[in-house]
Amino acid sequence: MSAPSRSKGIGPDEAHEATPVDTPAHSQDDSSRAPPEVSAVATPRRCGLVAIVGRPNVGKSTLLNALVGQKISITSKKAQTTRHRITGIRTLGAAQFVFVDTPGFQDRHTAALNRSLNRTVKGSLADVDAVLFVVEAGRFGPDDAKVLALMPRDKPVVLIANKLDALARRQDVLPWLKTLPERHPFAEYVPMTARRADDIQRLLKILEPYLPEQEWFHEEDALTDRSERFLASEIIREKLFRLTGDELPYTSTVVIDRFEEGDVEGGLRRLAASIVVERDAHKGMIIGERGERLKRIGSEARQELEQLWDCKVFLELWVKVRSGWADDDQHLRSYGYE
Ligand SMILES: Nc1nc2c(ncn2[C@@H]2O[C@H](COP(=O)(O)OP(=O)(O)OP(=O)(O)O)[C@@H](O)[C@H]2O)c(=O)[nH]1
Ligand SMILES: [Mg+2]
Repeated sequence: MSAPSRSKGIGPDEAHEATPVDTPAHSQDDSSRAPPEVSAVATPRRCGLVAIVGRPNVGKSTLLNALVGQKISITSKKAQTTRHRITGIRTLGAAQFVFVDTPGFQDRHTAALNRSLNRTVKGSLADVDAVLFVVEAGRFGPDDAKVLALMPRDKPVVLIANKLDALARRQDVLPWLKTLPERHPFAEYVPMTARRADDIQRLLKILEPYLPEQEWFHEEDALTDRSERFLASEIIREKLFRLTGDELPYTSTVVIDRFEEGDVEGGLRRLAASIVVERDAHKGMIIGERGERLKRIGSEARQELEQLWDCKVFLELWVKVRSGWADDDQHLRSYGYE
């Protein structure tokens, strides 16, 4: 196993040529799988925590989902979509990666929600073995610098220059990358596109040597440490984010009121959830004319849940007004914020 410094990371001096053709998201590289245990020298198991941090909307959750190979964390065009620490697990050969998605560092919410979200980011950095610091390729602004200031000095921080596909002039990347070492002694520099399967495989190979040799934390087929109930509330929140106007999502959250646990294979799972908003006017905006918008949020969430659980889902969706929920620590805790 090569030492981290000898991994296939891309230094700021090396040009990156992204492969022009996308491969299916689920194509897996089996070349790193451990051989059957016939030889005396077995590959030692590795396992480690890798936090994904960065300012809002740089593609952290998209990256997590691609690294895990399944959607665990919700994404949207809007900044500040993620509100929780979410773990995604990928086991490849002898290596188990435990990725931790985090909220983009916040300043847009109310004071109490901000504090809670920023605590989540900082807390996620405490026990990690490596950090993926995500920025948009070609851009490093004051809001990126604010997050970079939180990076631990004693742990490998890998610079991910994401959304390379969206960059108009690729030739600008190299000179830009060369300005980054003065900002932080990054362990690796990886320009990439989170949506591109090849780039994801390459990143997994770059990261593997950073995982300490130790027993796995989770089962081989584990994907996340979050419950089905939590994933359900997040999927509803994603549809809410995607189907409503700009301001609304920041003042709303989703709570699951009723949830049938257990084996539902081939059956029907019933759940009831409430979208909690701060004002009556917001309630009207979510419900929409003749209830159309709420119906659409419910129906898109239901379809995704049916796919996820491979069973029929009956989703009852309500809208409730709780003024000041995001300003009240007690309310925040009862809604699952740390
Ligand atoms: N073009 C392009 N878009 C991307 C890429 N990765 C993510 N995106 C898009 O960027 C937007 C934000 O992605 P998210 O994954 O939600 O970003 P995030 O950093 O988790 O955002 P917060 O949770 O709000 O902090 C979405 O519209 C994604 O589809 C990429 O590699 N290329
Ligand atoms: Mg996110």
